[in-house]
Amino acid sequence: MHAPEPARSHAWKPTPLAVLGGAPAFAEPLHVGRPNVPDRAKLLERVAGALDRRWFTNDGPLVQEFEAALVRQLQVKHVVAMCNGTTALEIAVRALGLNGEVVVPSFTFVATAHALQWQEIAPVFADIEPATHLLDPAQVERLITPRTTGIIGVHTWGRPCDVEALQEIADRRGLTLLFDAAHAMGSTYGGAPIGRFGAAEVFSFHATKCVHSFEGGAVATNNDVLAEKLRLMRNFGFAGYDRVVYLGINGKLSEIHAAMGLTSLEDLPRVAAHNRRNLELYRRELAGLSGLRLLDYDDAAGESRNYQYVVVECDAAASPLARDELLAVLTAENVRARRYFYPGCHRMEPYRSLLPDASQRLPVTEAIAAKVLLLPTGPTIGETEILTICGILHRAAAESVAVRGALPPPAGNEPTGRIL
Ligand code: T4K
Repeated sequence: MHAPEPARSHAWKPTPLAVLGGAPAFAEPLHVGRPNVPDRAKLLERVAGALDRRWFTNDGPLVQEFEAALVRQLQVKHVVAMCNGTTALEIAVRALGLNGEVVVPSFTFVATAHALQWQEIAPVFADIEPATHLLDPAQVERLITPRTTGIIGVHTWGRPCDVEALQEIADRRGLTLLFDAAHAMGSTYGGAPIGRFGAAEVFSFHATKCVHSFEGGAVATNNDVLAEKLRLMRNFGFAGYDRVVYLGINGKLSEIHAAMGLTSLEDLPRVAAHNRRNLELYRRELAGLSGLRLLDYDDAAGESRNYQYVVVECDAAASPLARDELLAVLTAENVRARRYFYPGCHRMEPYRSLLPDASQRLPVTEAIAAKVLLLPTGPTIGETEILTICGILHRAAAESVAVRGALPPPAGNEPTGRIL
């Protein structure tokens, strides 16, 4: 016999949980990163314009228009669009002259670390603050050595880092401060758009981001000299026909990508408002589930957020089911919740082999990586889906003994990998 339905509005699944033999709640997978589709007619009109012009890449008019729109959005002097966020990070790191060691959080998408290691710069992993999941300035300070040239702060989940504290450390220790703002389009710090802080800030417009250009990225900066260098570097170092003045690479964004970027940027207010409603609904429906905490967005009056991620922490001591058991329950229902950024960069290759002891100085990263679960949101997710997802979580908690009995014993969580 099942436990009685709790007095909430979430939908109590009519059939047994899928892990207990019922049909999945959703016929199609529900993803955390389902791409947003902005105004289709506007997008196609822009694409048609590019086809008519026969100008497809190499700093075309749509790329320039996208960059100008981003300059207005971010209230920054320069935005240099690139083919993806990782290339934008790599070019920014190079243009800023970083070398030796750079302090970064381990709790981030692996691209942040790879952008350094790819250029033979050692990422030095610093721990995060437990309440915010953001780089802890005190830990950064402890890891600075004579080889350190910079700090990369990551505005994880679109919440701003402690910009002031990091800038103060960078200034005092003579370091360059760069921000990975891949999650932070539409977010503010002290009421000002993220994009103008540090020496530069790097955005991602990957398809799964709230503003996207299928693939894409950008570097934003107020520094004229840096902006010029970034433009040269993304175009092989060409300063005119047959004239190369720099070591460069191909980091250009194409016109069709810019068409999507522009159209998607225009859609940001709608997407952020939808995400915010979803978050509030999750907050209401998850209330009372023991051991689950929904991360807040630190969005006091005057601050904006894009609310792109619904981040839940599952406290193993207080929740009837562990994080990975909840993940298995949701996956069986076709809800593709994600464990971003498990297990932390320091446990991924090549860092795992290069820094075998790193986990000892990253206790908060380890604890948070073991707790976090991201739930689907975005414009393709609405009230029906959220009530069903929350209903599944409530029901799994109520039937936790049966659920645990039905799941295979937890596999070793130690990820494996080797350097190729
Ligand atoms: N810094 C940070 C802090 C970042 O988070 C990222 C990227 C970067 C730097 C680097 O920026 P980029 O070089 O990517 O521009 C995803 C994204 O691929 C990645 O861009 C993002 N962060 C990261 C947080 O999430 P995956 O590998 O977990 O997810 P992916 O791409 O498989 O997509 C997630 C789900 O979304 C899929 O399982 C299915 C669905 N999906 C995905 C795509 C691409 C769709 O339904 N349609 C699609 O077209 O990394």
